[in-house]
Amino acid sequence: MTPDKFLVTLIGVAAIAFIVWFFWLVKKPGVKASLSSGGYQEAMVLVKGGYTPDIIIVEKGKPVRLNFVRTESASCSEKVLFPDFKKSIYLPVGETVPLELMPDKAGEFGFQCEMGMLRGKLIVE
Ligand SMILES: [Cu+2]
Repeated sequence: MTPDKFLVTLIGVAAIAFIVWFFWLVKKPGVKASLSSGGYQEAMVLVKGGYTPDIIIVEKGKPVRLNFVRTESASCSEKVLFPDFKKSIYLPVGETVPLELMPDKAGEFGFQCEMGMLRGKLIVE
């Protein structure tokens, strides 16, 4: 390999590495809740073998409403818990169940099914 070819290969590899870094690593994971007309930060969460999205980003100090929709009958996911907010709700199959909470401090707060097998995270910024 001549120095020229080596340089071209090196630039090619660097470009690929940059693209991978840019699109996969820099992109912030999670979904930002959107502000509804009622002043709530709202997000829809699909419950099926897990939570989709499993990372929800909200702003501190504005009420949050998460609308859970459970489309599976596995008993594992019939209840969702937010231990840090001392909240839990049952999720009947096929119904949209809102859970409201007030994020008054920044941080990362987990939510989970009753047994802790399904997990998600609420990030308060
Ligand atoms: Cu479970």
